[in-house]
Amino acid sequence: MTARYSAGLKGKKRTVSEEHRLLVFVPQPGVAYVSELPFTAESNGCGPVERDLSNGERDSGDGNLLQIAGTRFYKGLGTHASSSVSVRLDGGYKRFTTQVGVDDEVTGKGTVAFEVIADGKVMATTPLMTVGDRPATIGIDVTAVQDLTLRATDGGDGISFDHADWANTRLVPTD
Ligand SMILES: [Ca+2]
Ligand SMILES: [Ca+2]
Repeated sequence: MTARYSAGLKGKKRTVSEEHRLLVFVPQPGVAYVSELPFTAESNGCGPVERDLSNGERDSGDGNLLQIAGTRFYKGLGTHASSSVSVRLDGGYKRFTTQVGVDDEVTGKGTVAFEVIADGKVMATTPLMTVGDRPATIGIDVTAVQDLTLRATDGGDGISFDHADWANTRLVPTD
């Protein structure tokens, strides 16, 4: 958003500009957000998996807006490694996309790796990610896929500060 204000001052025109970044969520037509689907299985390293929030602490709903390396997201899942979330697709979608990373809310050096599993087969993995790493983008074809699982592992060094975000996690239907 850019706002401009102009005022005449002793015959001279001065312009003051101020810019603010606004986060506006506009759902795409026909797109299904994983955070709005029922989970068929769920496990999480600390409290429940959060929908459209970061993991926060142990209570449900105590997270923040998802944020990875300064980029904020309205939709997605906030988890704590080791975590696993499954949803049933029943072959009703064409493409799955997400951005992943460690949430900025952690105060220590969390380290997480992400995996997307379709019908038991690992379709995408990330290298080890830590807080401050820019979000990594994953996109896979899910045509005919029945079950999709999103797994975050602790990267082999324990789960401390491992707040693993699945941001803007969505499914585009078969057209
Ligand atoms: Ca929580
Ligand atoms: Ca770790």
